[in-house]
Amino acid sequence: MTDASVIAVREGRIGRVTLNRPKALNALDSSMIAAIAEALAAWRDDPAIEAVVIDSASDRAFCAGGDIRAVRAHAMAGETAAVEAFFAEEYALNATIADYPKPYVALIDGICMGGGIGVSVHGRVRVATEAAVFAMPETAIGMFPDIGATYFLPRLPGALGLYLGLTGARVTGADAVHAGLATHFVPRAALPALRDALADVGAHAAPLPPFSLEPHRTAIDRCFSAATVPEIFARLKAENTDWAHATLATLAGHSPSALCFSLAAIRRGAGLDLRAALAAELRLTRAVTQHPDFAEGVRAMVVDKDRQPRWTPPSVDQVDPAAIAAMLD
Ligand code: QUE
Repeated sequence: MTDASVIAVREGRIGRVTLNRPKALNALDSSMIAAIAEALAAWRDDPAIEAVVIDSASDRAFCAGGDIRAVRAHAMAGETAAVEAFFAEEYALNATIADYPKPYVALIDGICMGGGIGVSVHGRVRVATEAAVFAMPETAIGMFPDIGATYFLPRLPGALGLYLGLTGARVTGADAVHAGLATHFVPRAALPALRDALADVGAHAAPLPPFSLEPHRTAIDRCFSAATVPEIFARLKAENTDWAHATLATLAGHSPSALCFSLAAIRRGAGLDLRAALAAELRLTRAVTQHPDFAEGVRAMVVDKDRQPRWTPPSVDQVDPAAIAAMLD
């Protein structure tokens, strides 16, 4: 609670957690995860606290994800216990939020990706502003959609979850409400009043703009319901629309292996409860962080930022299905 990168304070009947590591877009490191968990534990059985709010001190980001840079360094140094500890603590926090006995309200304004979705989507109320940007971009770094995403993505309408989880598509706050990731669309300008009152979120809601993916919903369901990644590519090619070409170009830049193990993980999560999905994700992180695409993807996208990852193997047709199946054992 004393960690400056997480500010946890009581404001009347509200416990407020503010993410405050703006230079890293509030990427969650293990001390931040511990600080959030500590605050939630302290407020859980405190009768003076009626609800918990999580927000950000940055106007650019709610939270860009987990501190994947540190995970990569541990993985490259062979420090597998440190890698495992990071994900175990992060996923335990996701489960704590899902089971929290008091209203847990996330105010999402700015970037909310990966681990940021993990500390918001499992809460009861997820407020998204017009400046919110949601994405599950893990396949771009050789990872898979984790933090419980293998549980919640397959529960989104149609094949939307597979679309979002494989492409890493960025969607607006309004789109996040349409998709079911967020619960309320509230203008950024109304957040201070909402924060102060926290009485009736609905009273601050604005009319919901249309869903930008609506024109593509049937194509998404047609393409992303395919059984394999090469078949998703084939169906997108057959669509032959601007949207399908753009989606193919996005997927073509992502780790072919990550697309394959992510598809398998999301499909498997459809049949698991949140706890079991998080446990399966934790097991999968062991194999994924040993795969060369993880270190290379984080290097290209987060460390060197050259955005030119060299994937192994370089194309989806060369990914060995047996090797992917072994990773999910
Ligand atoms: C895909 C991702 C992540 C990403 C970039 C991607 C991700 C993540 C970060 C990130 C951002 C800022 C930081 C940091 C990490 O970037 O999960 O340490 O300061 O956490 O293309 O999945």
